[in-house]
Amino acid sequence: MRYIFKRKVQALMAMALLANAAWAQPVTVADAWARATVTGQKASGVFMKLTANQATRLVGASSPVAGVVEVHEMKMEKDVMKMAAIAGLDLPAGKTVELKPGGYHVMLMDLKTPLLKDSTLPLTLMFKDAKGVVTPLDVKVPIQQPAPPAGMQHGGAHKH
Ligand SMILES: [Cu+2]
Repeated sequence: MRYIFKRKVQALMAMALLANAAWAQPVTVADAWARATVTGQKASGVFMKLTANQATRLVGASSPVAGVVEVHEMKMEKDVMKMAAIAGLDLPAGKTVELKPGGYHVMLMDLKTPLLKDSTLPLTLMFKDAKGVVTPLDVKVPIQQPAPPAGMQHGGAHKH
Protein backbone atom coordinates (compact mmCIF):
# COMPACT_ATOMS: atom_id res chain seq x y z
CA MET A 1 0.00 0.00 0.00
CA ARG A 2 2.64 2.41 1.10
CA TYR A 3 4.85 1.44 -1.82
CA ILE A 4 2.09 2.09 -4.35
CA PHE A 5 1.40 5.50 -2.86
CA LYS A 6 5.05 6.42 -3.12
CA ARG A 7 5.16 5.34 -6.76
CA LYS A 8 2.14 7.50 -7.54
CA VAL A 9 3.70 10.53 -5.95
CA GLN A 10 6.91 9.98 -7.86
CA ALA A 11 5.00 9.68 -11.13
CA LEU A 12 3.11 12.89 -10.43
CA MET A 13 6.29 14.71 -9.59
CA ALA A 14 7.94 13.51 -12.78
CA MET A 15 4.97 14.68 -14.82
CA ALA A 16 5.02 18.08 -13.16
CA LEU A 17 8.73 18.46 -13.89
CA LEU A 18 8.27 17.50 -17.53
CA ALA A 19 5.34 19.89 -17.98
CA ASN A 20 7.35 22.63 -16.37
CA ALA A 21 10.40 22.04 -18.54
CA ALA A 22 8.41 22.00 -21.77
CA TRP A 23 6.14 24.91 -21.01
CA ALA A 24 7.95 27.43 -18.86
CA GLN A 25 11.51 27.13 -20.08
CA PRO A 26 11.80 28.05 -23.78
CA VAL A 27 15.06 29.84 -23.04
CA THR A 28 17.79 28.95 -20.57
CA VAL A 29 19.57 31.84 -18.88
CA ALA A 30 23.07 31.14 -17.55
CA ASP A 31 25.81 33.17 -15.85
CA ALA A 32 23.74 36.35 -15.62
CA TRP A 33 25.36 39.34 -13.93
CA ALA A 34 24.90 43.08 -13.75
CA ARG A 35 27.61 45.66 -13.35
CA ALA A 36 27.59 47.39 -9.96
CA THR A 37 27.21 51.18 -10.05
CA VAL A 38 28.76 54.03 -8.11
CA THR A 39 26.76 56.87 -6.54
CA GLY A 40 25.16 59.07 -9.15
CA GLN A 41 25.57 56.58 -11.97
CA LYS A 42 22.30 56.25 -13.85
CA ALA A 43 23.03 53.42 -16.26
CA SER A 44 24.49 49.94 -16.21
CA GLY A 45 24.63 46.74 -18.22
CA VAL A 46 23.39 43.20 -17.69
CA PHE A 47 25.17 40.25 -19.28
CA MET A 48 24.22 36.58 -19.65
CA LYS A 49 24.23 33.51 -21.83
CA LEU A 50 20.94 32.67 -23.53
CA THR A 51 20.10 29.33 -25.09
CA ALA A 52 16.71 28.85 -26.74
CA ASN A 53 15.41 25.36 -27.49
CA GLN A 54 13.62 26.70 -30.55
CA ALA A 55 14.17 29.83 -32.62
CA THR A 56 13.31 32.76 -30.37
CA ARG A 57 14.01 36.46 -30.24
CA LEU A 58 14.83 38.58 -27.21
CA VAL A 59 12.57 41.56 -27.85
CA GLY A 60 12.82 43.51 -24.64
CA ALA A 61 13.21 43.57 -20.89
CA SER A 62 12.06 45.48 -17.87
CA SER A 63 13.07 45.92 -14.26
CA PRO A 64 11.54 47.78 -11.32
CA VAL A 65 14.96 49.34 -10.59
CA ALA A 66 15.28 51.05 -13.98
CA GLY A 67 13.03 53.54 -15.77
CA VAL A 68 14.18 52.37 -19.18
CA VAL A 69 15.54 48.96 -20.21
CA GLU A 70 16.78 48.29 -23.75
CA VAL A 71 18.61 45.57 -25.63
CA HIS A 72 21.87 47.09 -26.87
CA GLU A 73 24.59 46.22 -29.29
CA MET A 74 28.13 47.51 -28.97
CA LYS A 75 30.45 47.58 -31.94
CA MET A 76 33.53 49.25 -33.35
CA GLU A 77 32.85 51.94 -35.91
CA LYS A 78 35.94 53.65 -37.31
CA ASP A 79 37.88 52.79 -34.14
CA VAL A 80 35.16 54.14 -31.89
CA MET A 81 33.08 51.87 -29.66
CA LYS A 82 29.45 52.66 -30.31
CA MET A 83 26.39 51.44 -28.52
CA ALA A 84 22.87 51.42 -29.88
CA ALA A 85 19.48 49.96 -29.06
CA ILE A 86 18.35 47.08 -31.27
CA ALA A 87 14.77 45.95 -31.86
CA GLY A 88 15.58 42.36 -30.98
CA LEU A 89 18.30 39.76 -30.64
CA ASP A 90 17.85 36.48 -32.52
CA LEU A 91 18.39 33.30 -30.54
CA PRO A 92 18.78 30.39 -32.99
CA ALA A 93 17.59 27.01 -31.71
CA GLY A 94 20.15 25.28 -29.52
CA LYS A 95 22.84 27.90 -30.00
CA THR A 96 24.13 29.85 -27.01
CA VAL A 97 24.14 33.60 -27.57
CA GLU A 98 26.35 35.52 -25.20
CA LEU A 99 25.63 39.00 -23.92
CA LYS A 100 28.95 40.31 -22.69
CA PRO A 101 30.93 43.51 -22.15
CA GLY A 102 31.85 44.94 -25.55
CA GLY A 103 28.98 43.12 -27.28
CA TYR A 104 25.28 42.66 -26.74
CA HIS A 105 23.89 43.63 -23.37
CA VAL A 106 20.70 44.57 -21.61
CA MET A 107 21.00 48.26 -20.81
CA LEU A 108 19.48 49.60 -17.62
CA MET A 109 18.89 53.35 -17.75
CA ASP A 110 17.31 55.89 -15.44
CA LEU A 111 18.29 53.72 -12.46
CA LYS A 112 16.17 54.36 -9.40
CA THR A 113 18.64 52.86 -6.92
CA PRO A 114 22.38 52.20 -7.03
CA LEU A 115 23.27 48.62 -7.98
CA LEU A 116 25.16 47.31 -4.98
CA LYS A 117 27.71 44.53 -5.30
CA ASP A 118 26.60 41.17 -3.89
CA SER A 119 22.90 42.00 -4.11
CA THR A 120 20.55 40.99 -6.92
CA LEU A 121 18.15 42.81 -9.19
CA PRO A 122 14.91 41.50 -10.66
CA LEU A 123 14.78 41.49 -14.45
CA THR A 124 11.99 40.34 -16.76
CA LEU A 125 13.12 39.24 -20.21
CA MET A 126 10.59 39.18 -23.05
CA PHE A 127 10.99 36.42 -25.62
CA LYS A 128 9.06 36.18 -28.88
CA ASP A 129 8.73 32.77 -30.53
CA ALA A 130 8.36 32.00 -34.24
CA LYS A 131 4.55 32.30 -33.95
CA GLY A 132 4.87 35.80 -32.53
CA VAL A 133 3.88 34.80 -29.01
CA VAL A 134 5.70 36.85 -26.37
CA THR A 135 6.60 35.07 -23.13
CA PRO A 136 8.11 36.83 -20.12
CA LEU A 137 10.85 35.19 -18.08
CA ASP A 138 11.81 36.49 -14.65
CA VAL A 139 15.44 36.24 -13.59
CA LYS A 140 17.29 37.33 -10.47
CA VAL A 141 20.53 38.91 -11.62
CA PRO A 142 23.53 38.96 -9.25
CA ILE A 143 25.30 42.33 -9.14
CA GLN A 144 29.08 42.19 -9.48
CA GLN A 145 32.00 44.55 -9.23
CA PRO A 146 32.88 46.44 -12.48
CA ALA A 147 35.97 44.38 -13.29
CA PRO A 148 35.20 40.66 -13.34
CA PRO A 149 37.89 38.36 -11.93
CA ALA A 150 40.69 37.67 -14.43
CA GLY A 151 39.66 34.03 -14.71
CA MET A 152 36.27 35.03 -16.07
CA GLN A 153 37.57 37.07 -18.97
CA HIS A 154 37.71 35.46 -22.35
CA GLY A 155 41.00 35.35 -24.19
CA GLY A 156 39.81 35.60 -27.76
CA ALA A 157 36.94 38.01 -27.26
CA HIS A 158 38.18 40.62 -29.72
CA LYS A 159 37.54 39.47 -33.24
CA HIS A 160 37.48 41.88 -36.14
CU1 LIG B 1 24.21 49.93 -23.73
